[in-house]
Amino acid sequence: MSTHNDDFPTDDPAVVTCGLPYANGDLHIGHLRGYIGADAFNRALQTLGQETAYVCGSDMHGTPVAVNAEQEGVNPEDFALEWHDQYAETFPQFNVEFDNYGHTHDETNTELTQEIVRTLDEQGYIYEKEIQVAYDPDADQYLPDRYVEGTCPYCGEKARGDECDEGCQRHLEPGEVEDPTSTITGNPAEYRERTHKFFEVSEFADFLTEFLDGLEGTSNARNQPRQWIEDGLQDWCITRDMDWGIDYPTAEGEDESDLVLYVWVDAPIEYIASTKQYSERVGTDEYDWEQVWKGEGEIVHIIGRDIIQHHTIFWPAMLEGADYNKPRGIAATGFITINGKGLSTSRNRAIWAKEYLDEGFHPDLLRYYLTTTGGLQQDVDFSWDAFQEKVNGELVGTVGNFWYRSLLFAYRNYEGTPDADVSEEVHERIQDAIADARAAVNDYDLRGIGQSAVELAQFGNEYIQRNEPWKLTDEEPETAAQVIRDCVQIAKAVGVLIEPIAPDKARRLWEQLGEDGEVADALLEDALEAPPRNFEEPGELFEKIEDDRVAELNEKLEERVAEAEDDEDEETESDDTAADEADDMADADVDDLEPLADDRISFDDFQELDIRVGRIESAEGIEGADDLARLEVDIGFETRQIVAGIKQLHDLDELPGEKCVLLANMEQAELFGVESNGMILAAGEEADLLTTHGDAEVGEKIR
Ligand code: B3M
Ligand code: ZN
Repeated sequence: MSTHNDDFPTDDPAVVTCGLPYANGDLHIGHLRGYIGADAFNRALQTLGQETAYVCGSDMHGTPVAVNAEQEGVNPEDFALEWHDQYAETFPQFNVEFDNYGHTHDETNTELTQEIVRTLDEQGYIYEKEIQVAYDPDADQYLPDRYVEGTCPYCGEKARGDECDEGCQRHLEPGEVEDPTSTITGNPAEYRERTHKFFEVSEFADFLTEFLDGLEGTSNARNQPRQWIEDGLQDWCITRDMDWGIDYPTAEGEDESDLVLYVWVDAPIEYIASTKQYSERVGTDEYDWEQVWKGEGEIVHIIGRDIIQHHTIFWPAMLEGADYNKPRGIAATGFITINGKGLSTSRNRAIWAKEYLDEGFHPDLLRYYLTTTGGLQQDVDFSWDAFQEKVNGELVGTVGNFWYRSLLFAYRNYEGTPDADVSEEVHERIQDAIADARAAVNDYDLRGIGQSAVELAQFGNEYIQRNEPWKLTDEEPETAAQVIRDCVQIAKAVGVLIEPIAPDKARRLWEQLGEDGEVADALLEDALEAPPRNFEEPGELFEKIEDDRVAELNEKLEERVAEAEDDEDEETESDDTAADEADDMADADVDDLEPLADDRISFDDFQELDIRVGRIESAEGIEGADDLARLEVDIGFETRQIVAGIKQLHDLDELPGEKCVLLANMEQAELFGVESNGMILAAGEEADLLTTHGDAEVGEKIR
């Protein structure tokens, strides 16, 4: 990682933020991944002794809110405030504890946004330009952002007015989307000339290049913007023809502007406004927002990977132009899939926040699943089966089992922590776990934080098993006492280590141990402090999820997805035009396909092909070769280096974690001086990578 920062903890206060949820609909597992992830990261920083605040707020403005409010026939402010209240209530139920949760329409954010835009204007970074703006004559309305749909000029996918949400994830400027149609009436949009304000992002190219070189976090948050800068930065239109939003600030005496600011101007400023509100509430002696944002501070943003451009290009340019501090780290999470398919709210293929809680599951189970299934940058698949397996195996079987058996044994035989010293072996093992956790935080590796705890519990189970204290209590009471003393210490250490991920379970363990104070305030080193001498009889902290429960949940999910699909079919059937059907047909135009082979091969011949399931571990371009990428692929037995001609066709940052299918006994070759040991299978011009869709394990043979 290219960074010149000191490791966490530093002497300066930190702020951790996560992307603001649009106040426009129910929260689901896709949202929760980010808020839980950032909450866990913030808690983990605290375990290192880092001074930090975790802030966020609802994103109230823009067309995502206006369009939905209009559909409900409510004014956008009332609509957004209602969702805002609901979010503020829901987050704590997942143990997501913000130090401040504001919203972008409040006074603090409105004032700060106008002040920052004024500064950018005074500094000469804002200019006016006449542009063509989409307009719907029937609705008699301009069509900013989500009021218009069309085709992305960069990748050809269907896109919204301001973002290529289904394709390359780029931000689109007004007028860029091709074949625009109005989402209000479905009419083709007309264009009208309007004067808008532009922020000179292009002036910041050199600054941004340097900024990205020092940026910590996930690699996609550095690499994608580097590419965009290389392609050439455009200036950014920061105003919209709408009523709902923050007014473009005008100078004293000037007429009020009829433009509002683009939602992506005031939304990230809420990060600062929310920090300010926190600071004002607790007092600047305790936490000083100006030190963080203008003096020496550590700013960390956790975001979804669809909003990298806003956070690594527009936002740091605004901060630089208005003389604020820039983020130290940006970590971009992958998406959530459900049973291997894309999460879709319209198809009801989602796990809703409320649904999860109503089913009676403890929030820490989902927190654990979402933070430790795959790395931060990878897409995470959720299925009730995988959830059950992970909970039963790692939380019930490993952590819960170890906690309960060691504390129960200690309670029954010693009424608490036996009077003995922790052995050197166990002391060292805990020290190693602390070091792992510390390194994981500095690598923005949430999974590593969880693993440090679970692996220590695993060690604990082995340690008990190996020493069999139940055989020693009579014959060798001193040894027995020492073994159990070790176990109680390990149990406590697991609690400290797992607190960022499973704060409520850790809190309850803390209580069982009879500890004073809060485990949330404990530092990693406290894992080595002796637990209280006496404690009460412990209870089990995790409960197994039964098979019939999972079957029932699967059925519910399937049913409602099918229901939503039926509804959708009904709605769209009548809308299907000849052109749509022609499009569908084009997908399978037989004329374009290669003719089928006439010669048949025997089953034995097929058996000679050793085709396996692999998982891509890393992917990078090969210097000097336009099309080639060097992949490291885990094939179960070993990791293979494979060269594949996919550099132009795939976003290499997105590949790590993906399953693939490869010919493992392909003869070795050397391409551009790089050895290739296998062949990745792909179909068609776009090198669509083959994969499996069930639970085939890495290394499994395809037959
Ligand atoms: N409200 C939600 C999103 O695009 C958007 C984030 C704002 S973060 C400053 O994911
Ligand atoms: Zn695109």
